Amino acid sequence: MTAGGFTFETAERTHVGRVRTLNEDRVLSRPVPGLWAVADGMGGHQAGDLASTMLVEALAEVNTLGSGYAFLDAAQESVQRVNRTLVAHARLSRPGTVIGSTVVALLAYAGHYACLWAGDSRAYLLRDGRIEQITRDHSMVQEMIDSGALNRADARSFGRSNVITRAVGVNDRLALDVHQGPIVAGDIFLLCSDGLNTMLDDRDIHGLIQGRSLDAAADALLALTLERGAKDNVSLILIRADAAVDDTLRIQARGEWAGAW
Ligand SMILES: [Mn+2]
Repeated sequence: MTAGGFTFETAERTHVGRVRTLNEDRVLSRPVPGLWAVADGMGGHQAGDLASTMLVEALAEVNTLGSGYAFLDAAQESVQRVNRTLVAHARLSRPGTVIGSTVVALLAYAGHYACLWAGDSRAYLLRDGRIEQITRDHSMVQEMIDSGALNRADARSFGRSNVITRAVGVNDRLALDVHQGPIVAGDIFLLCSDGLNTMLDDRDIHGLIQGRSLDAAADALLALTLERGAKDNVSLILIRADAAVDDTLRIQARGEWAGAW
């Protein structure tokens, strides 16, 4: 599947985990047009998976519309639409009702990627033998780290590690963060819900992906998360960008995502 000189191989897994009885996570994988997403729903009872399901269904309809800007715009607008629907729904429900979801989505177009997110679902990029988290959690823990109230080493054992400060469906105004950059052949992206990264640290993740096929890496990530107790639902998508054999459509990466669009 060619898109801007790259083909994308994908492996995804989603699992209820060892403790929960319902999987409220949803994954979406669309190598064409180049859009992948993980959504981690909340709300309990029967509503927990409503928001995450709505998000992946909305993002399943998004198309490139012939430009990177339009693609990113369309993805953001579809998430905003779900936000408005959920907020309106909550207003008609019992006070205090929250039907929300995190979202992390990766878009690839013309040799560039854009990652958009709200909440604590994450994206990582493995490049040149290193792993980098390219999202920044919207969580109480991250805010405390940013303000200097908590150091990174203590953060993993901090009690309220699951309190998020942003999600789809919670407020009228939803700010989506975006990170973007050029794609390099061999890049591996990982999208995951917090059920994965609370059980595995960056070193674990890097070690399990390196030197394995995507499918074997996905199995290994899920297996170790389950082995460590998987207290939450676990979802992951691995996406590897390979240089297309037919390179005639290749657009050279030139600086920022916007530049090539
Ligand atoms: Mn979760």
